[in-house]
Amino acid sequence: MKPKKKIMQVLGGERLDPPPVWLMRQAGRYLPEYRALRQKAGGFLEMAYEPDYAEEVTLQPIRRFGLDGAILFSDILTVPDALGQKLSFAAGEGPQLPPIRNSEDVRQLAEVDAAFHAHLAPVYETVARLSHSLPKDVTLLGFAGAPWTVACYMVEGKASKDYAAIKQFAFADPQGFGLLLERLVEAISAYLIRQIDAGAEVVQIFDSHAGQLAEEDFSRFVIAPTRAIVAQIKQAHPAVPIIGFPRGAGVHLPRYAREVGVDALGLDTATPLSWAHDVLPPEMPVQGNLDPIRLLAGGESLKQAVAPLLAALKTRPHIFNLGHGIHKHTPPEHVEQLLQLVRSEG
Ligand code: 1CP
Repeated sequence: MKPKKKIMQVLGGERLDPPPVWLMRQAGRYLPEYRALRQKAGGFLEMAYEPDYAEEVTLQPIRRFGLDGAILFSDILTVPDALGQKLSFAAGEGPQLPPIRNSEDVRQLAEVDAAFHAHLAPVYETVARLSHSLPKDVTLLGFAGAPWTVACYMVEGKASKDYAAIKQFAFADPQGFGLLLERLVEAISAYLIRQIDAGAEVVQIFDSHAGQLAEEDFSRFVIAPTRAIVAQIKQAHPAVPIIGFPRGAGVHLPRYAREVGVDALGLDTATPLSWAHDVLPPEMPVQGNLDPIRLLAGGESLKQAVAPLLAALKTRPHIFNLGHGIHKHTPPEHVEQLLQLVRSEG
């Protein structure tokens, strides 16, 4: 029998000492080999939609560091792009989309049909290739954004500071906004199922903007749609673990853990680990949650943060990760230092 991969063991409920490690945004601009390839490709989307590039970029941090998990190189905004809302990245800036502001705009979106999947076929192809090219002990993670977080970019048209446009749409026209969430549930479920069909062993659902909502709104816009996605994936692929990452959920976290149906939780940097340990279901694996700026700083300050983090999660299945993505100015040697610390002190 094939030995089980470490991340799969932990997601199955085992505790490993030291814990397996992967890092959010482990492929990206902090790596010189990424910057070189991005320049050759011409831009981020050109890389994400070209399996030759996307496969190579996914493999770069695995080769360099020997991490235990590889996350597909793509973006959460390929889904609106495949729904016909054209995505672009202006040089040096974040994502831009022509904003959707009312139910008429929602009705203009494309269906989740053969053309939707044809648009995303390069992503599925990348996953399929990686499932063969990754080292045998490395877990392949697929991913998507959660409906609320993807909708934030679709309605705001870019990264937002105050979430005024999306909340005004959601509050003024709950029905129209409901249609948008419904379309996203359908699209994201289908997208993740195809990633799993292609070879993803785990999927993570990123809800990076979940921390912006009042209690009731958190239930309607985060919990309900994510639960619907989890149910659809479980129907198609009951054995594939799903990690939920509701960044900023704070006190809503235990409810998210109980109600959404995910198998494991990604914890953000601000979540106190002792509190999380007390309030989460006792056997639920967690992932996280080193402050990415500790990794940017490196040295003694990194060392001081790692030991207590490992100690706090000694009695629970734990996948070591950051509490949010790697900062783009992180020296790659700091990632090596981190791996040494985790693997020697674990
Ligand atoms: O080269 C570049 O300039 C592009 C930078 C970049 C990268 C490397 C973007 C644009 N996306 C990505 C890759 C990416 N995005 C991955 C790849 C796998 C890996 O982790 O190595 C993943 C998982 C994502 C997910 C993602 N995209 C999220 C969720 C996670 C998070 O960071 O909160 C979000 C919110 C996005 C939107 C997005 N795409 C890109 C940027 C710069 C952003 C953030 C925009 C903002 O500031 O809100």
